[in-house]
Amino acid sequence: QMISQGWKYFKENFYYFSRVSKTWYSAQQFCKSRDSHLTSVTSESEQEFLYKTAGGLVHWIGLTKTGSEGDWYWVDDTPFDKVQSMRFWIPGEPNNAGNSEHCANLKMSSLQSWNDASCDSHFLFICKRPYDPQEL
Ligand code: 2F8
Ligand code: CA
Repeated sequence: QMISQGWKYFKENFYYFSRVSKTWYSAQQFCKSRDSHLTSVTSESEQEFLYKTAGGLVHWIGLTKTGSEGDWYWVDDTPFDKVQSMRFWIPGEPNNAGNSEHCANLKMSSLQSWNDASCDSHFLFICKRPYDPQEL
């Protein structure tokens, strides 16, 4: 049962807030081993749930860049809406500091909370798994 294993339910999805830090890729591998992905964020209410539950600690989310264009995409295959997502970046982000920041984390306890950072950095992370009516 998901809840007893530490997953939190919010609006048709379960979320897992890790207590260990990993690189972005290793975190995504962990989520996949639990039938989930690093979390997407597609609404203000979801963003609010995530930053409040994160408790002020930086957590990887499932946002990274692809190809030579460097467009952002959600690793769970949710379409990335650039216009709707602008409000969730920290002002001044993403800044691709050192030309080496290709993964995003939830850094601030605020609706404007995302920062791009080096994918090789170690942070806590959040997995997201669709709700299955058989498990709640
Ligand atoms: O000031 C924002 C800036 O802060 C740090 O760089 C000094 C972050 N670096 C890391 O998290 C490694 C930048 O990503 C961030 O833009
Ligand atoms: Ca940055």
